[in-house]
Amino acid sequence: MKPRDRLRIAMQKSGRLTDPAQELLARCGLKFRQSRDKLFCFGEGEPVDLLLVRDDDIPGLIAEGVCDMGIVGRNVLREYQYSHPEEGVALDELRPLGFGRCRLSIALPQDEAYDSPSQLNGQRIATSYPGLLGEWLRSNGVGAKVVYLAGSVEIAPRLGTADAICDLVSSGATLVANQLRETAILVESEAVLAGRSELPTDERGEIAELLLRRLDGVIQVRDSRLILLQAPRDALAEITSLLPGLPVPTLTAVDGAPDQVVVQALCAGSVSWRQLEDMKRAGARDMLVLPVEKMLA
Ligand code: PRT
Ligand code: ZN
Repeated sequence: MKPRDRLRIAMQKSGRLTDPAQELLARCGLKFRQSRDKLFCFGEGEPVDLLLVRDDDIPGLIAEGVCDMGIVGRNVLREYQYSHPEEGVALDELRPLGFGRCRLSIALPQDEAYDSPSQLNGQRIATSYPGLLGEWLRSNGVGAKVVYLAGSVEIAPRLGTADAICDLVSSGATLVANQLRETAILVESEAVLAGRSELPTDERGEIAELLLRRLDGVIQVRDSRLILLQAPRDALAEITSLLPGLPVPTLTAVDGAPDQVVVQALCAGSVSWRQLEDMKRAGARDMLVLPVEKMLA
């Protein structure tokens, strides 16, 4: 492979991961000029280009060295690793990205009881994930027949071509519409930044490190909330124990109210209404939850 001085990232051309992936890269300060065939996007600021492809092709493109990194569902990355064990070992999940969440699950017809994997012995299970399903069946000691289908897996039991399915589930609406019920979860998935375990040793390595640092900052900011509230001093311990991620808060005295303090804390993760209500019951008031735009320690 010819040495390259620009980093190349593969991402989904059109699908569920396209918009959030593009938004994430934009937040990392990357700008792209789209080429006319819309397959290759030239990076304008940093030396990072994009290749827009079908998500299923992304792990292979990284393994072959055509791309250095890719944004892809963990389900697709793991499937590639199980179905291409030789090429797959060189690939790694570099960062979880927090979008495109779903799970790969076994589902059975609604009226069938389920108590353990052994019940699937001798059954036909339809899936687009034969590698992951095969591995799960092996590790659970189940002898089932894997029926490979490229799509529309959920209708297989009604068509009589399978007894159960193994497919991605997010809201569960597709399963309900097909009178199926989720039983075992094989993989909790989300979009990940995939790459080779070893960063390239040429200039691309430095660009990759820069990108990873920016990505960490963007993810940290995205997942952080600043919370401000006023609390009686004697309720502080209880209120701070309710803050998500248990941050160390900054306390400010309130003029004319020595028993009160203003609490400021940077929380990891969002703050739910329920958590606010619990803090209010513990004595907090005037609560404000703010998004964080940038952070530099
Ligand atoms: O053309 P290309 O091959 O690139 O796209 P694709 O059709 O293979 O992928 P796409 O865009 O559908 O999904 C890309 C990635 O999004 C997947 O690999 C997952 O990592 C992630 N993702 C998150 C999902 C879902 N949620 C999801 N709900 N991928 C698919 N689904 C499908 C699922 O297969 C089922 O048919 O949605 C249906 C179930 O959804 P619910 O909400 O009814 O449960
Ligand atoms: Zn696909």
